[in-house]
Formats: sequence, C-alpha cells, structure tokens
Amino acid sequence: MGEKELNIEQEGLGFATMGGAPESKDLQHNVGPENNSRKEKRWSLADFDIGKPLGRGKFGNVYLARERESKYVVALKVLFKNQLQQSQVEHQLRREIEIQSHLRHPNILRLYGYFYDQTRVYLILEYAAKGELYKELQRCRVFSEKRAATYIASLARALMYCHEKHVIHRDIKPENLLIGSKGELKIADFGWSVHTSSRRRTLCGTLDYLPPEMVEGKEHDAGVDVWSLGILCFEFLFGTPPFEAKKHSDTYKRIVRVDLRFPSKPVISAAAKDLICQLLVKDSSQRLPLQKVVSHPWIVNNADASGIYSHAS
Ligand code: N15
Repeated sequence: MGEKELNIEQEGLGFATMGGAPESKDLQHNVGPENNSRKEKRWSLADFDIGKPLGRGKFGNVYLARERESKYVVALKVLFKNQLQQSQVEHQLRREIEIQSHLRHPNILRLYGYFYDQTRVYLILEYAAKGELYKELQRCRVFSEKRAATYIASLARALMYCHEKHVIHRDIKPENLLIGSKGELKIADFGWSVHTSSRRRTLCGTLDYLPPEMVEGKEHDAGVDVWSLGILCFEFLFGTPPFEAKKHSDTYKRIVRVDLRFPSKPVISAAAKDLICQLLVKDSSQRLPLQKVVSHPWIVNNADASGIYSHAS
C-alpha cells in the first residue's frame, strides 16, 4: 500500500538533469495518504486542478491543488529550476526530498511525490487545512497551557520519530508549522526555501530559535531540537521568543548566557516554567530527553491525549 510513492533510492537521479531534458527518466509515485490502488503514476501538471495560492517563496509558490481523478486535495509547490540553479540548491533540494519522503508521522507534513517539466519542479505536499501556526499565534497572541502542551507533546513525538531515523535539526520555529483539519500540528520544514511572509521578512535571519552551540558555531546534535522545543513552548505561552532583543548581538548574548526571564503576565503555571527551564539548558547533554518531555507532569496534565488540539474543546 502506497509503498512506492517516491523511489528515489532506487531510481537515484530524480531530477539530476535539472537542465531539463524532458525525456529524462521520470520517477513513479502515487498521491494520497494511503493510495491502495496498485497503479503507479507519473504525474504531470495536467493531473491537477490548480486553486488559490497558499504561500509565496523565493523559489516559487505553493498552490492549493486537486488531483483530477481522485479529487484528492494537496498543496502543490512550484519551484523554478533556474532559480534553484542560480542559488545552487538543487543538491540540497534532492537531499530534502529524500529525507522528507521517508518520514511518515501524523505530525510531519507528508511529501507525496514530485514531478518536473523543462522549467519547474513540482512538489506534491500534504494540504494542511487550518493553515499556518504563526498566523494563529499572531491572532491569539498567546496559546492556553492546554493548547501549548498539546502542540509541544505532538512536536516532541514527531521529533522522537525523526531522531530515531537520525534526522535532526528540524528548525521548528512557528513559521515552519502548519495546522491540519483536526487541529493537529504538522512540521512542514520550509528549510532553505525562504518563505517570505511579513513576519519572516521582519525577523529575517533571526537567531531566536538557535541554541548556544549553534550561535557559537560549535558542533551540534539532536539536542538542538530539544532547545528549540523550549523556545517554542515559551513563545506559545508568552507570545514572544525568550531571548528576543532589538539588536542581533544582544539576542546572541542572551542566548549564550541563557538569560531566561519569565514575564509576570500572562500568569503561567510553575510546571510549564519547570519544563521550559529543563529544555533551555546550555549544555545540550543536560537537556531533558524527548521521552521525558512527553512524560513531564505539565504535558501529562495539560496535553490532549490524542495529541490533537481542537477548537471545539
Ligand atoms: C524540499 C522539500 C522536499 C521539502 C518539502 N517541504 C516543503 O517544501 C515545505 N513546504 C511546505 N513548503 C511549502 C509548504 C506548504 C505546504 C505551505 C503551505 C501549505 C502546505 N500545505 N498546506 C498549506 C497551507 N494550508 C493552508 C490553509 C490556509 C491558509 C494557508 C495554508 N497553507
């Protein structure tokens, strides 16, 4: 069932010939969450009805799209080959596709497949019906402890899954998170692809989510993800990341000193602060392991058991 969506390992080249030989061998893949038809398919733009733009990026845009035969709704990301070439990111893109296509987790946005033509590369991505998390955070200003704990638990489980597969540094800032139709959080790694939302522009090149070892240019490991979980937890509850400062250099200083201060408002439980303090630890080996994040009393007492935050509840 759906095991052949993206056979990058077998086929190897993918769109290696980014120059765009249209006759170059295509990959075969199916679309949909659990495509149980045995049929394998080479997708083309003609297979999709294209809808409204969902987002804009440096290399191209993302559109709402629907596969004509199955009526399955997806997000179709269109990247321009010449822009990818100019920025020398084709290799990175191929690597990202390879990683992403092997990840199957309810809290990680699926990459169903891809295809290309002479000028563009198209990524068939999961559609997250409730949109961008950072916009929701802007709208609400802060999240309730219940909602924050549910998101943090989902993220911790998704990151545990990634770490088991030796995939680290998921760059989990709010801009990289989407919300599914049931309110579930989805990591959608925008990575290098520079998503030019207004917030991104204003915070372009932000250090806010980076751990001390990364801002200091030292070696780093899976502990970076644990740190960013702490940053995110703080931001969900207080509305801004903890080490924010007007000047880049001041953020840098606050990160390396772990200058963590909790605002007096909103009033947040001691248990939430305890978790944040255990995540934002300078020595990456001393940060709370993800297994212990999901069993932390604040998570256990606040997160929805299903890992889904629903507006209805
Ligand atoms: C290199 C490659 C394999 C990585 C694949 N991942 C990405 O390219 C990351 N990426 C995800 N880039 C764009 C997206 C993206 C997917 C952006 C927006 C959406 C998306 N799925 N669903 C949306 C979406 N749903 C929305 C609902 C309301 C308003 C806006 C929405 N955007």
